[in-house]
This record gives sequence, structure tokens and C-alpha cells, in this order.
Amino acid sequence: MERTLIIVKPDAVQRGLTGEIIRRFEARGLRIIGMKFMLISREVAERHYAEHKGKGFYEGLLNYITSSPSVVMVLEGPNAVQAARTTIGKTKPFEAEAGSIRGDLALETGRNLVHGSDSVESGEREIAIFFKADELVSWSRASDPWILE
Ligand code: DAT
Ligand code: MG
Repeated sequence: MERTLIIVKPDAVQRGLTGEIIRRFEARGLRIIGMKFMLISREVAERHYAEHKGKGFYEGLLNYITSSPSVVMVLEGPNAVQAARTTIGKTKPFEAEAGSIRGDLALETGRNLVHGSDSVESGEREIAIFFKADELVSWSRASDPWILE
């Protein structure tokens, strides 16, 4: 089982796409084990996006992610990191496959609706930024035997 950190970003929340985006992950079979609605602070955003510090888009990225509330969640499942990234689509929405969240619902890189961890290690690091251990719920879903072999 892997875990991945997902952020339904401010543009998605403002556009009323929160439910649509969560629906796609749920329908895929990923299990929600943590979720919160929050205004991401500058400090948290800097920690989350530390790898991009110094890049041309960094300031704009921080302004965007802190501009309005987000929904942050942890999803669990086999190959959850890659599965979620595929459901999200490529970073630049104009390159993202139709059928993906970005490919169906977004146009510009700076308004690409969703974040998903890019590796298991990144996921662990990012989850620790947003969630305390006791905010993640271990539970079994009635549908699990029909989704997981
Ligand atoms: P992803 O969000 O697909 O993991 P990333 O980690 O490379 O992409 O970058 C984080 C975010 O930064 C991305 O969602 C949008 C923004 N970004 C990345 N590359 C960019 C670029 N070349 N121009 C503008 N914004 C960019
Ligand atoms: Mg990334």
C-alpha cells in the first residue's frame, strides 16, 4: 500500500470542482484516509514547494496556493502515487491527456487544479507537513474486496 498527498488547489475550490475532483479519485478506488479544508499559510507552502525555490515560477506558485482555501487529503492504495498522478494528468494542462483532471478541466500550468505527490518519499514528506499521525484514519471499506485483489 502506498500513500499520496493530494491538494485540491484554490482554483478548483473557487470553481466548485472540489466534488468532481474527489469523485474521480474515489471512483478510481483510492481510499481517503485524511482530509482537511484549509487556507495554506505561506510557511507551509514554502515547505511543501521547497524543491522549486529559486525557480522563475516560485513566487507566483506560492501566491496562488496561499490565495484562497484548498482541500488537502491523503489517499491510500496500491501504487497510489502513480495512479493519482495519472488521474491528475501532466503538469501543463494543455499537454494533459483527455480523461485526466487537468486534461478535462484546466488550461494553464499556473491554474492546474490539483497537486499529487511525485514519489512515495515525497508523499511521506508532504503528508507530514499537513497531517499529524492521529489525523489519518486506518479503516477498511466495504468495497475493498471488489477493488483490491
Ligand atoms: P506537478 O504539480 O505536476 O507535480 P511540479 O512539481 O513540477 O509539477 O511543479 C509544481 C507546480 O509548479 C505545478 O503544478 C505548477 C507550477 N509549475 C511547474 N512548472 C512550471 C512552469 N514551467 N511554469 C509555471 N508554473 C510551473
Ligand atoms: Mg510536483
